Amino acid sequence: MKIKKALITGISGQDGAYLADLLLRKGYEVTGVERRTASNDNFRLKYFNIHEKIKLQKIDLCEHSQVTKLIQEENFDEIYNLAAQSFVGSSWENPITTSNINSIAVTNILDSIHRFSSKTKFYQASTSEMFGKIMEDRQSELTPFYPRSPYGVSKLYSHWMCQNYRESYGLFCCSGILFNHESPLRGNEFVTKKIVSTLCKRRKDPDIILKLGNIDAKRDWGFAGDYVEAMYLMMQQSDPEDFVIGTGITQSVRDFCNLTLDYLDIKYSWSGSGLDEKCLDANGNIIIEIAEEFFRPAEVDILLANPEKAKLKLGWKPKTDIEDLVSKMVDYELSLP
Ligand code: NAP
Ligand code: F7E
Repeated sequence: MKIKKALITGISGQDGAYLADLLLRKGYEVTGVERRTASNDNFRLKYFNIHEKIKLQKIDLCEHSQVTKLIQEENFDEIYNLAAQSFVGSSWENPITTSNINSIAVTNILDSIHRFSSKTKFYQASTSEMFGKIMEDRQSELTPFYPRSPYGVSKLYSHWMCQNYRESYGLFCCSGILFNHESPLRGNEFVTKKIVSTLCKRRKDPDIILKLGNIDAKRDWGFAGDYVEAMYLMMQQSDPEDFVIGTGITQSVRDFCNLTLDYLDIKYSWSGSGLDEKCLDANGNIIIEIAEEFFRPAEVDILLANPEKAKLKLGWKPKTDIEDLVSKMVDYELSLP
């Protein structure tokens, strides 16, 4: 049987590592795109011990000619576009960088597939951030979009480009509208990782205080390992379609803190409100306090997935609940030297 060739952009990121591991286990030949100024040493690929099994290509996805050359030469069966400036908070400070990689680079890939490799299937990493100021209580593929950050806007552009290339040229382009998904390999700037790593460090140094922004924000959090399976399934369909992927349960940032504290067996109580709210330990020492610097210019207050279509058409549902997710993240953090 012919070995399938997949390209993963953003190979050094959280999802890049989980997806590469999955595709290798399924017998794919995996090529990964990393940028020339790659910011990590591929520690996530090393976590799975797959760094030597992947062909790494250093190219600039914002340079059309470089993207075209790779796609024309390699004729991939599947391209998973995961590269992005993915931190919502940074997107207000870096709107141009964010747009270049999250929007223009996607057009470079789509245009190259259209011109030189029209049989290649394409997956775009769309996001629940496109729903932003929500128009329906549970967000499905039919819910209207209302992004609230340069990140959300940049991703909505690519989401529509993907649909446009599908409709204009009949290409196999699908978007996974993924809700927040986390793992031990999550970037340090994201709130779940920040909560887990800071509270784990506090076990050794009780002077450490966890400073957070809007702890009333609610997210539908799942596990990255489950979500890359959904990406793979979308690409195995006979027709390209977009799918919402989430758990169907929403929790606040405060809830996530409580779950982490419970798992670490730390006794705590909350007091005060607004910027004065604090979480205290049994001796009255501050564990968590609110810091204005972590609030965003515009917030997405609540997200909640309706993943019915994925369940029906892909046979996909999450295997990991939030308690399991917290335990995976905490256990990993505590295992670090
Ligand atoms: P991540 O850990 O932040 O990984 C992002 C990847 O993109 C990294 O490999 C990063 O490379 C690369 N990248 C960033 N800027 C780049 C640039 N200018 N040129 C080339 N590569 C660049 O993100 P993730 O959590 O794995 O998410 C994967 C994708 O899914 C992203 O597109 C994200 O927007 C989207 N998404 C994520 C979630 C989620 O909850 N995780 C939900 C919905 C959608 P470096 O290592 O060099 O920085
Ligand atoms: O924030 C609040 C913050 O940065 C979650 C990305 O993967 O998922 C992710 O985007 C919530 C927000 O993720 C802090 O205001 C409070 O309401 O972990 P986050 P995100 O913005 O939801 C979507 C689906 C993606 O597509 C993105 O790529 O937590 N929050 N205090 C805080 N957030 C951070 N980061 N740090 C805080 O101190």
